[in-house]
Amino acid sequence: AAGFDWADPFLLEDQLSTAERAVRDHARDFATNELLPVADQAYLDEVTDRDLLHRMGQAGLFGLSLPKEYGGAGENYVSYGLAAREFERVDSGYRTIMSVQSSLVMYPIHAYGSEEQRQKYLPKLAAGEWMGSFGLTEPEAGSDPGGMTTHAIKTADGYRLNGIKRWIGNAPIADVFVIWAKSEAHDGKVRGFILDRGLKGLSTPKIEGKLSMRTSITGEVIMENVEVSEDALLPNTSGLGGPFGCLNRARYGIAWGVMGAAEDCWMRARQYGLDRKQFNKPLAGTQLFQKKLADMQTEIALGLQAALRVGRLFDEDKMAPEMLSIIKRNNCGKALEIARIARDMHGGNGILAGNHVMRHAQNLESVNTYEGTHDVHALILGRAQTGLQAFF
Ligand code: TGC
Ligand code: FAD
Repeated sequence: AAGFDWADPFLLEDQLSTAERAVRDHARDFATNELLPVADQAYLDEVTDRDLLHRMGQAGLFGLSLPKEYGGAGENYVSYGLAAREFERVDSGYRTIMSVQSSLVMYPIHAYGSEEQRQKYLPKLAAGEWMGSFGLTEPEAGSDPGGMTTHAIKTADGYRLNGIKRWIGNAPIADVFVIWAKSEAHDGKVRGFILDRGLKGLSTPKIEGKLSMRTSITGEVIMENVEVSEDALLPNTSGLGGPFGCLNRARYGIAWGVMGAAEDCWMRARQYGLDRKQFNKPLAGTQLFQKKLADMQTEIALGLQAALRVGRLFDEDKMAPEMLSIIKRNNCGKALEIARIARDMHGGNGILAGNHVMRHAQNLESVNTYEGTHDVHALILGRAQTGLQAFF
């Protein structure tokens, strides 16, 4: 029989191509050299370093799965997932920044934009020269984005937008905003608009007081009679399917990402248990400690296999959104539980920034909520198997 690799129980490594491993190694190098040394302090100080985001772009880590002609890397979805895992191994906030830029801003401009919009925005977004934001959620419309009130009215040469988007990643520092609004000129259907910073009536205050996701700035996008020309409209999408197409990509990346955070917690808890002695023996030599490690190993191995399977289906164009609900929901829920338990296994030391586990746990509270809460994804799956919708 082959030997057992406790850290890679199902030999995930063997299931990756050379090219996929190369992307993963590149993302891991960047995460280890550029993100890990600054993550704790950035979290404590609640700082999103614009220069660091520029370096992410320079390193080719934005738009990994978009074509090279627009500045993307032309890699497959498995590679994108592997990179998300490496970023989130350090901090969920850094993965969020990558998800927003790649899946929520570059993807819709590529998938739904005109050739002019692609040329204008994608190379600069890929290079990290410009940062983007995705505005779907509103103060009164979170799980139910169809309840949005932001709207666009036709003017002589374009549109006038009014409304407030809330909980918007990157908003206070972003240059470009993909905003979803009900357009009167299109029968009240949800349409996408690209707004540039500097437009009159556009402001982006920071949301203060977050106890989670502190390396990734979050804000509002307030639009008061913001006037844009016709070429701000994304021409090739209409209805909620547009923003959901973006969410599909981000939810997929999250399913990989959170496994990275969970792996970091698992590795740290294991090492702590080997190093720390109580009652004259290492904590890792106790039954309760080992049971917790076994649970972590099991859930992470299963979660990674599921993410890889869905990634392969994505790359074969066989992905169905409900698959993403399974892996986004399960992997987030399990990662959050693992991080909380790893915090406990570190005892008092678990609350210190330098031990990382509590920062992961705090971050994963957000990840379990955004991109469809744990319960909302249960309702999507319940609807898929009963034909009965239970949202309202
Ligand atoms: P429903 O009637 O189910 O669908 C409305 C239209 O949308 C289409 N659709 C999808 N298309 C593609 N992919 C999907 N996953 C889709 N889900 C739905 C659907 O076919 C329909 O199209 P059409 O042409 O028939 O009109 O919509 P509903 O209003 O009943 O919504 C139900 C629900 C709960 C499933 C949905 O609203 C939902 O998923 N809510 C969660 C909201 C959410 O995820 N927000 C995320 C905001 S962005 C964010 O959090 C970024 S965090 C940063 C980071 O990612 O790191
Ligand atoms: P609500 O929808 O009010 O839900 C509150 C609770 O009620 C949850 O437990 C939920 O599961 C439950 N619930 C809701 N509906 C039902 C139901 N029908 N049945 C049973 N239970 C229900 N949005 C963006 O557009 N762009 C971004 O970049 C972005 N970034 C974010 C970053 C962070 C750090 C956070 C925290 C959020 C971000 N969001 C973003 C918003 C995020 O997508 C929403 O917070 C999320 O969709 C949930 O909406 P809500 O907060 O309004 O909660």
